[in-house]
Amino acid sequence: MKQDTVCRMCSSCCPVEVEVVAGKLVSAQRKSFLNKDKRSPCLKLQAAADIVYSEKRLTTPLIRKKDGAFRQASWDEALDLVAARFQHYKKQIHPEAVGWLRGMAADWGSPWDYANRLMNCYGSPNTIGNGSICFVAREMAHTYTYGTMAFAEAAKARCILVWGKHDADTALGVADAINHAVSNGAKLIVVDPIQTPLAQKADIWLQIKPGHDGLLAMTMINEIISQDLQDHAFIEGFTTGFDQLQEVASRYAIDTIAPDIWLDPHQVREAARLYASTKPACLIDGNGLDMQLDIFQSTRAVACLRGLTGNIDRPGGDVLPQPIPLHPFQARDRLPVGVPPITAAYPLFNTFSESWGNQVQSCVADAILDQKPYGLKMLVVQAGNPVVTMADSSRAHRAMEELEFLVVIDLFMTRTAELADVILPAAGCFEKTQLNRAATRNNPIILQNQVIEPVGQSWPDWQIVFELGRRIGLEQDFPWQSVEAAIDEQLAPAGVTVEQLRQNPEGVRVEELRHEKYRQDGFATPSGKFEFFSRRLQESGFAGVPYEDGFQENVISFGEQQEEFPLIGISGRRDIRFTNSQYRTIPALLKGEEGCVVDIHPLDAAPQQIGDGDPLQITTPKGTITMPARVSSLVHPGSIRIAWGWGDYNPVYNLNTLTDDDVRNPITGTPGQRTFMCRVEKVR
Ligand SMILES: Nc1nc2c(c(=O)[nH]1)N[C@H]1C(S)=C(S)[C@@H](COP(=O)(O)OP(=O)(O)OC[C@H]3O[C@@H](n4cnc5c(=O)[nH]c(N)nc54)[C@H](O)[C@@H]3O)O[C@H]1N2
Ligand SMILES: Nc1nc2c(c(=O)[nH]1)N[C@H]1C(S)=C(S)[C@@H](COP(=O)(O)OP(=O)(O)OC[C@H]3O[C@@H](n4cnc5c(=O)[nH]c(N)nc54)[C@H](O)[C@@H]3O)O[C@H]1N2
Ligand code: SF4
Ligand SMILES: [Mo]
Repeated sequence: MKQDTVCRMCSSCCPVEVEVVAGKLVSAQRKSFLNKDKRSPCLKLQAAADIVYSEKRLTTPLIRKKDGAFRQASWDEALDLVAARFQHYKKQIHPEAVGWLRGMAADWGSPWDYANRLMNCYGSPNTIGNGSICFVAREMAHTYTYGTMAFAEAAKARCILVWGKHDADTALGVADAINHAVSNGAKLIVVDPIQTPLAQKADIWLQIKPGHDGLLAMTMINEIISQDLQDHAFIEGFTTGFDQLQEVASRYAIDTIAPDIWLDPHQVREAARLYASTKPACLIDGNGLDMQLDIFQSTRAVACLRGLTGNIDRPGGDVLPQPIPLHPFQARDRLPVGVPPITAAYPLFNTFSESWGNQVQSCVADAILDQKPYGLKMLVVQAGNPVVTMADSSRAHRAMEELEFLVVIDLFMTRTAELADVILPAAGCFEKTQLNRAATRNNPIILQNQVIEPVGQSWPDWQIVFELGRRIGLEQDFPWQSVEAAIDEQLAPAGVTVEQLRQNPEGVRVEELRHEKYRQDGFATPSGKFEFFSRRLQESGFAGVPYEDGFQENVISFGEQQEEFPLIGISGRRDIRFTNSQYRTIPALLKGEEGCVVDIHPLDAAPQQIGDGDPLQITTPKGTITMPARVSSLVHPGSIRIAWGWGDYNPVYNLNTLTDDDVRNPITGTPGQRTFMCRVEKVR
């Protein structure tokens, strides 16, 4: 039997059709507006059955015994134990000694709301997401520019500027749209320090020096204005601060800056002109900007391009989302007033949006290890593997060990789960019904539908949170016995029900897609305009116009120690077979560690006579890892690309052993996990 749902094995949230035979998932196919032969293939989805029925799945709750080993437990026993600890800290210390750390895997939509609700009603402000290193930090920079984060309508664009994103590995729906537009003649500009498959297809590839995107954006703004290619009508009618932007950008001269950031001035000019003069053009920015110390200003500058060229909210440009009205589920009003979250040092990031809340995950380690701003004693980690995905893994590991009580909710045994006191087995995406953020932000709403029973005794995340809530005395706050009842209540303001969504697997539209909505509604900024200049930022002591205070010197971690660590390390490719630290336990995907390599340029390989497959030690002030070399001119001389996500499989390959968590972006608390200075030695 074929059934419709949404895959959530990575953050793409692809609509899929699943073949279920005798209650078992057999195969799954991604849907797309493209014909089957034109769709970007997803190797994870092809291995869906291997993942779902992997013998490595956690199938019962586990409780740590006195001798350190785990024993199987019933849900009643495990949940009662966790609930008792919640009550203990509330009585003995205070509720804010308990934290809840969310990874990205269970989605940012409902699952995030449910965990927040539990914690707010319990009385702790410390529900912390990992958005400081993922796209939420970037979303904030966009929001401070034009009130939200637009999405590119790439399929209809005539020019596509892709900035630090590689959708063929990470977001297949977008990859399909880019491929479609390019095969219809759209121009493609790619900003990436690596000669990726997309860069190879581009009309212009800008091989930017890692971490220096802000400088490139400012020179492009300068060029567009000098050539008078900006959209005058849009700027006059709908923006603030154009004159200030023009003045600041005029300080960023292409001829002097481009060579410093590994670019040819002529090429930068060409890219700026092509992007600004081809209509409609869209801009797709990505995680290449995230995890950078300079994340906020660089993204602000990139976001300004959307307004400067007037492409914002035009067909084939960058479309403003039409979020559907939802019943707020986070119950923020239940939080006692006056208790600051552990992320209090980042007030702008904590409050930039209604739904995000606290996202500086590094603060979790600060609170546990340094009691800053106060101590955390207990932590629930849901859908995350912080021991290998947070910056400075040694520190993250110490923090998880230091906790008095750690609960992990996951599908698999991970390096983080190994340290837990209680492990609660979660059901995977095909085993549960869920309302994902992608479905509520832009219409149409597409439901993630349960198509098979949970494996073993695993439970869906919603059930774990609701049942735990009831056991800590919050029966009235978690009255729902099914997820359908909860989603119906959430969707009530939109007038949509689960039943209706199930009958319309292609999605239900709440409102027709509209463009240029700002003409009627304005932008959701304090001025109601597209803000090249932000008074909010200026009043908080930050640059009102991007880079008006200059470009900071050390945008790369350990930049002040370049003599000892002369190479730029780039946290590298996201392989389509994996999602962050996940799925290396699946033999069909692991393929003998294929792709676990460091790319090093022939010029950098020559002095030590490094050849393909030679084990390389990579060292930073934080630690050393070892990985096989691949000599490759896909990288620029002076930089290496290190494969991402292998740390759970084998700590020897754990990239975050190398990264720093001491220096962070002042607005979003983002550490430099993407780019850092390092050195390599061939292991003899
Ligand atoms: N150096 C470096 N560091 C990085 C990155 C990088 O590129 N380089 N990437 C960063 C980014 S962008 C992110 S988002 C983070 C990701 O950080 P994490 O969210 O910690 O990463 P994952 O490895 O995806 O871990 C997700 C865990 O959730 C589990 N899981 C999957 N589905 C579910 C579910 O439905 N319910 C529950 N309860 N568990 C589930 C998986 O088994 C897995 O153990 O890592 C960041 N860290
Ligand atoms: N298969 C797979 N899919 C995934 C994930 C996964 O791990 N595997 N992770 C999911 C998650 S959590 C996220 S956040 C998204 C991220 O997905 P994307 O936004 O596509 O991010 P990445 O693939 O990490 O990096 C994109 C590009 O940025 C480039 N880059 C590196 N450094 C720089 C730089 O300094 N400047 C610029 N301009 N570019 C740079 C890289 O070379 C890469 O080609 O993918 C999601 N989807
Ligand atoms: S890209 Fe693949 S793994 Fe990710 S959501 Fe889509 S089908 Fe699933
Ligand atoms: Mo992410």
